[in-house]
Amino acid sequence: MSDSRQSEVAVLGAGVSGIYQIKRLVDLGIDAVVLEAENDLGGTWHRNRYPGCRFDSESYTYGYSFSKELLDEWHWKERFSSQPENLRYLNYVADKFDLRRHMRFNKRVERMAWDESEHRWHLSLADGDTHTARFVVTSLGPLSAATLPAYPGMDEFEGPSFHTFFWPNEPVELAGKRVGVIGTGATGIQVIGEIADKVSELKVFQRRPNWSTPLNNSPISESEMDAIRDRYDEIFANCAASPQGFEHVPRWGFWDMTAAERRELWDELYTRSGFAILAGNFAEIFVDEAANREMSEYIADRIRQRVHDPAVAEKLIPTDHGFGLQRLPLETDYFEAYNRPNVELVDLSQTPIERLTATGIQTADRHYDLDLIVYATGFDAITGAFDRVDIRGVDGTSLGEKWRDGPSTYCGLLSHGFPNMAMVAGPQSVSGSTNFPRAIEGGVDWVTGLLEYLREHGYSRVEAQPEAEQEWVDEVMRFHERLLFRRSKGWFTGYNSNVAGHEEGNVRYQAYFGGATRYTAKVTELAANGYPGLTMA
Ligand code: NA7
Repeated sequence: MSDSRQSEVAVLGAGVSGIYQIKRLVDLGIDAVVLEAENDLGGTWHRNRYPGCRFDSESYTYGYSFSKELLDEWHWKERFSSQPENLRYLNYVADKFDLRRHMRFNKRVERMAWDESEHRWHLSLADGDTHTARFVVTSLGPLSAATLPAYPGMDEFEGPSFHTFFWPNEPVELAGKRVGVIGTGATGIQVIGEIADKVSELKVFQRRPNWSTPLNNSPISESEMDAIRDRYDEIFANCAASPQGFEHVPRWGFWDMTAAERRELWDELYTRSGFAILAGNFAEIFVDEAANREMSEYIADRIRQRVHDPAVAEKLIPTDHGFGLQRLPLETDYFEAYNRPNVELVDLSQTPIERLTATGIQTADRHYDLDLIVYATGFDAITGAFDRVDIRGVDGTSLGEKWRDGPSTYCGLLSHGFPNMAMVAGPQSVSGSTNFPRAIEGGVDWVTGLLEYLREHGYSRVEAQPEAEQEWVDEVMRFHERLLFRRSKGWFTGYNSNVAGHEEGNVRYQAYFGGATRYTAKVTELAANGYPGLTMA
């Protein structure tokens, strides 16, 4: 029996953003429900259960900042906390604030249609249920649409094979197994570092290497955690003042130092933890080719020092993009894995995969016998989750059609033609390109503020004006074009060889690279000025 419900607000997704969004709405007494496609909450941290999955953000900068009580209670056990602990944290938050009762699981929204006469969205769910809501807040996650390659024979392989996003809940036996990992992005690099010493053979199928630097994880003791708690105000203030939402602060002045002085700084940053070497580095490396080249050479030397076989080391050094110009994976024992006798790097740029077989992978030069295949092949990032819902706005216009060549939004928060649909972590916001929770707390607060404003003024409809939206798209393009990023092939800039329209050469302005500080100032000002660029009725 299908059922039909309604609420003032429907929040799509019970991940990091959806959990905080429902908390804000419930606190305001707004009738709201979260519809979650999965069978439980947690989003990214519910799904990604692969070995090695953990934060690249310092744990204490990743947690929610909204509740002092929560900050006082929670003890992060590691500087970069692992997936099981992160999922425990999100469950703890949901239970502490009694949010679960506002969430409905196994509720995948397949279609959303705007009803102009009622000023409401009608949602159709995969299980046949329907839901009607005045407002929809999407908190779908920037990396929730996993993508597989399309090699012939993929369904012929007789052993287990899965995308990292769908790593099974039940334990996967790795001991004694011959494992193939396809993909060397942030995920592949985490998996490979973690399992290299646990499997009998590991074949890494690499199409393009990525730059990667040490995570430098460590436990957090009780006394360290006490010191962190004392510093929380300062920590969140530091994150708010940094363009990428971390405590690391970028600097200018690359050319004011000698090459030796720069190396000394990089030696120090390389041993620090997390994104220090990226977000605490010279800003010139993102805009100045000569600066970027020198930095890339420094990291290349580090790889050469760590990988014993010089030929393998060279294969692990990117030559098609500079350091920091794609999402930087952070690693633990990744390069050392290639010094192990049971690990082999298969260079797909030389010997591409031809097909999968019942027993393994056939490349251009040989067959690799495997027991298990892991696809660490990434996501249809940022817009992919939207494309998977048939969203129909004013006059039945399709959002997928509107965004076919790339998204177009008002500050990543609304899109013209789709009234009453607010996006948290939407395309062209900063949530894809910064420390995620820092960005989405701001996004949720902004959306909540808008809903309050509408309620106070008795409005039942809000829509972005096309001119205001175009202004934002122009701003997004301006920052995109300024950065060396623009030439790299990575998910930040919408590249994915497995998704039509996202292949190399299709530039999609998916994320705002003007920095979180500039972004926050801009959207805060809009709210303070009564939301210019939005039409309310
Ligand atoms: P990424 O960073 O998009 O990496 C995907 C990897 O998979 C990358 O090395 C790709 O090589 C490789 N890939 C993709 N398709 C193929 C095919 N068909 N054949 C061989 N190799 C392929 O995704 P991740 O999951 O690692 O990281 C996503 C984010 O999750 C990460 O940034 C964190 O924020 C969390 P390519 O470079 O395209 O040649």
